[in-house]
Amino acid sequence: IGMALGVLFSLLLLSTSWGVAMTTITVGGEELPISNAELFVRNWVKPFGNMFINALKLIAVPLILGSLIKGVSDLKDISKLSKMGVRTILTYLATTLVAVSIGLIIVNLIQPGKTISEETRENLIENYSGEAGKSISNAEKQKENGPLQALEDLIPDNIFAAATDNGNMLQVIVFAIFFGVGLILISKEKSKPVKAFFDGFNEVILKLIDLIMLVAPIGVFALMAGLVVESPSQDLFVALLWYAISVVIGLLLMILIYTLIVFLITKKTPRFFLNGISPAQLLAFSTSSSAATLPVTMERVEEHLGVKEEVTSFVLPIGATINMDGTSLYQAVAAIFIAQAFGMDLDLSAQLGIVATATLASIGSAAVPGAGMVMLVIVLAQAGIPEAGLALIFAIDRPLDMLRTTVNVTGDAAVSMIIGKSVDKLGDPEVKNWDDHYKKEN
Ligand code: DAS
Repeated sequence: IGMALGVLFSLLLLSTSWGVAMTTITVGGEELPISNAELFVRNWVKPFGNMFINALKLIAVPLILGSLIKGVSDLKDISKLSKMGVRTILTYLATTLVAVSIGLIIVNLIQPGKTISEETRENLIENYSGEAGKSISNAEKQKENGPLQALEDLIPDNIFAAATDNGNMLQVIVFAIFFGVGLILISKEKSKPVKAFFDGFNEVILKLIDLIMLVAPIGVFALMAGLVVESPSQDLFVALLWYAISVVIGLLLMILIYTLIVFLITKKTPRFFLNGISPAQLLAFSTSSSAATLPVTMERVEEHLGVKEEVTSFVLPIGATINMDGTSLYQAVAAIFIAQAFGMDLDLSAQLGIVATATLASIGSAAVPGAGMVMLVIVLAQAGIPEAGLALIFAIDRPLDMLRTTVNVTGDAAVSMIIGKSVDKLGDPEVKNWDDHYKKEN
């Protein structure tokens, strides 16, 4: 119900901002050059939207540091990682790369951002010229670099400089992973207080994201009002619709791929798999949080999909933290959509850069509502795409978050079945029907 109200609220805000934008004031028969409504929105509403975007950008770096350092140090002692651990990480990485690639293919085929008219595009660039100008030059700059420039840029020479310049988010991610590995390699008693600190730090950051998400409807309204006032055009809404369709097609394709690989590798039928995991998918859809869904995901994968506890207790918590295939697909689609809307043509190397950043950004995304959108800032900054473009997609981010979280959870369950099969820990489900369930409970 909360979700539905949230979506309704955003649509209501959207329509009012549309109405505000469309009312032009006529004095003495002629229209005012810039309607008062536009002035009002630009001076008194849009700033709230910019504050909302700034809050998201503010939280991105601490979020990466917290969730990645915690995530990497939770991998326990790298040298003792059993073959199951290495296999799990590699499989998660593979499914995320597939998801990002599918996202890129779909958004380049459908080209949702291209449905925007030239006039609207001029408006967009003119209104966000600072951003667009800088980022387009960024993208140009990247063109003249050598082939290994992207690799060279990965290693920061100063972590504080990297953390302040939005374009070097990948360097922050590299540092966080590096630090996490160091944390694993030092002695237990030395690493204990540091790990405890980052666990606590991570909790605080997740709480800050919750708070930012509380004001999201207002931020979204202000951004949409600003956007609509500056480029009142139906084609923006059509483009948004095509963008949402692109994401949904990609997410549905991922579900299909999961059922296929589960069937090919474990011989369990799609019906068996989807029946087993659907309660967790429903919870993921309604909460938009993989973390909140984790307990149900574990119960369903163990009791209804037959994966033994020693596999699920390792594979699923890690999956909820670092394996977000739905999110990575969404980030690839959103980044290219915004680039298209701003008339930027990203060449193959820029798009491959997005594959790397979206993969890392989805690993760094926390398993809470809206985290994927927060990390999208990183993908945009890295590719030199104007972050102001986020204003284009905020209004429909929540419904898409529900869908991508469902895919995130389904991917974790599929991988745990594959890993279970590979270490021969995939048996028959303990619970086949209700009286089994009743017997097990008592
Ligand atoms: N809602 C996040 C999750 O819990 C995913 C996202 O925000 O993209 O998986």
